[in-house]
Amino acid sequence: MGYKVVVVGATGNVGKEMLNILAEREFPVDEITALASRKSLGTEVSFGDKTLKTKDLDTFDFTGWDIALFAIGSDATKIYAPKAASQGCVVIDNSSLYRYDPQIPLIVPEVNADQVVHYKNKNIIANPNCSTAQMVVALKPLHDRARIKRVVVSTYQSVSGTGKEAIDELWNQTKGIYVPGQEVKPSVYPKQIAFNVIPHIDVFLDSGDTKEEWKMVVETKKILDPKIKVTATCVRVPVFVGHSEAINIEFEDYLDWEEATDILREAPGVLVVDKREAGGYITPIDCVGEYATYISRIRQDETVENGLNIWVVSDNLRKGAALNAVQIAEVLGSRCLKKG
Ligand code: 11C
Repeated sequence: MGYKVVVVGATGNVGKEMLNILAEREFPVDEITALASRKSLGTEVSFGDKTLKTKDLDTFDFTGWDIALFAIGSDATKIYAPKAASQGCVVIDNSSLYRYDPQIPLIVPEVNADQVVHYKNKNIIANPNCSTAQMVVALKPLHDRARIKRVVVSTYQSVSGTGKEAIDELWNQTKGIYVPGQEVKPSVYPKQIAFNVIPHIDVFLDSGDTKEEWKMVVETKKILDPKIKVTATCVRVPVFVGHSEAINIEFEDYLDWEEATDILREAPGVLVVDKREAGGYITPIDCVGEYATYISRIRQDETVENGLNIWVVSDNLRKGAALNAVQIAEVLGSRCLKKG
């Protein structure tokens, strides 16, 4: 006995990972269907050792289906998520469309799983931005112990956060640099991404922040604590998968780095790799395909009264997107829905 599950956007990077993770974690599935836009119709995708042929999102009737994991852009989500929700299927949405709606819970299960019950408001649950998800997993246990006042975060975000075309752009640009006449001009990104870093993710806002930076502020407040002040600088780096973050935290109470390390070692979803020697820390390549949020470089910041620095790395397609969505489905299933 399990659930009838739909994956919407099943041919994209995140949709494929959703199917992989549902299978890997043996989510109780009675029936599963993979939906895609008309242009990808009939494309085959894997679900464990099965192959699913994608069906047409546009004509799909969600009636009788329990959970839909959405991994499509906000414009299409605006059309299809309300349709699924009104047909009685609970939507877990990876786009940013519903995240800031006070009626819709924004969930990272290690942090605020208890909020899942509010799915009932609109039959929709929002999944956060990838850079927020891994940060709040790291911050939550420290906040519980010493109350965080302020966070200064700088991100080093991989191109898979942008999508398939960006992965191709990094690959082709990198190759093109060595082959005369095959140079690849920037098209997905405004500047060359190969052998470069770009301090610009998502659109610019009037404040001068980018929307990615704004998301980290607003989502952290909604998921963890509205009192925490956050300032972010988000940077794209020539890495295929895995987002990294250098996080400076100022607490109300003193927190010694050794105690912080012990707390993080016990925290759900976290793995500490922190040997304070060459190679004794995590890098994005080490975290690809993994579930954990990895933490290294835990150390005191002596320039403020109660300061700590940490380095946080995670697979942005997994904890930052597909894994978190499946974990939400697990909480929803175990706490709220009846099995079919
Ligand atoms: C990136 N964080 O790395 C973005 C991707 O709001 O879900 C995810 C955007 C979002 O480009």
